[in-house]
Amino acid sequence: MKGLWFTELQTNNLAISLKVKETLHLEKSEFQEISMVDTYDFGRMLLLDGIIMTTIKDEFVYHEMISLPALNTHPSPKNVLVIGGGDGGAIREIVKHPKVEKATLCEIDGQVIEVSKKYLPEISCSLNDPKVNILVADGIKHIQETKNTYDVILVDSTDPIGPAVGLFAKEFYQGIFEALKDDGLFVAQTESPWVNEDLISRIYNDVKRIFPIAKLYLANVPTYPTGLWSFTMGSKKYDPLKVDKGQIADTNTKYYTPDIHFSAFNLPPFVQKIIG
Ligand code: SPD
Repeated sequence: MKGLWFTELQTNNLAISLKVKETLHLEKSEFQEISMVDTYDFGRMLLLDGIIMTTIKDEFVYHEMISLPALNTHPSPKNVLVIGGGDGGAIREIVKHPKVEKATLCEIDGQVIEVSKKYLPEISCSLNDPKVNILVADGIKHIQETKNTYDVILVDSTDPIGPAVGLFAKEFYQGIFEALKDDGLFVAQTESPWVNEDLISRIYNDVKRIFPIAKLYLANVPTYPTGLWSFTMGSKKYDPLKVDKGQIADTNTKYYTPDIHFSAFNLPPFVQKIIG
């Protein structure tokens, strides 16, 4: 294979490779290695510690699907928090929603925000929106210090390795429960049902013990391991499957639609089996 290739080892035995046109940025921040490369098939791509975070071509799937099922399940998502997500993709979807008044981004690594602003304007374009409040801070600490504040919380984390492990812990979900208002709900990205079965099962059951309503849903993100990606929702009051389809806001999406709001929760039997 001629040319320069980037390979992410997704498990010990599985990898994805993309042919690279150009390396645009490489730095070691206080927390991690941040790289930006331009690829032939997926455009610019942000990597943290060599793991694909987002690409220009498929980012919309992940960012719409981590945000919009939650925002359209809550009848009044005025005050929204994103933990992680320094590229700004989830924030872009949140500020488009007509009922959102304030969106707080709590990202531990300010350099991820800066690099995304410079190289990913299509994704980071709403980080300067007047509704957005940026905290460069530890999301775990912010959750521990916050009570009864947010309508919706999104956990747009990296994979559960190194410093992100705490973002997948039961105590963190308990903290999220307390940081939410009485009718709040949250969504976390929870990896692939093909290669992270134990993690998905554990998280789903933790969330189910804490929240009256727990749901798993799926979307296709081709540059993430196996391409099939899961999200877990925990809700104190509102059930995503009881939403009035006609009330779902049209925010000019490329993946999420009112039909997909419901069908994404329709799990194939092999995934249903993972969560019991
Ligand atoms: N395997 C990578 C999973 C990364 C999920 N979060 C990406 C952040 C994009 N906003």
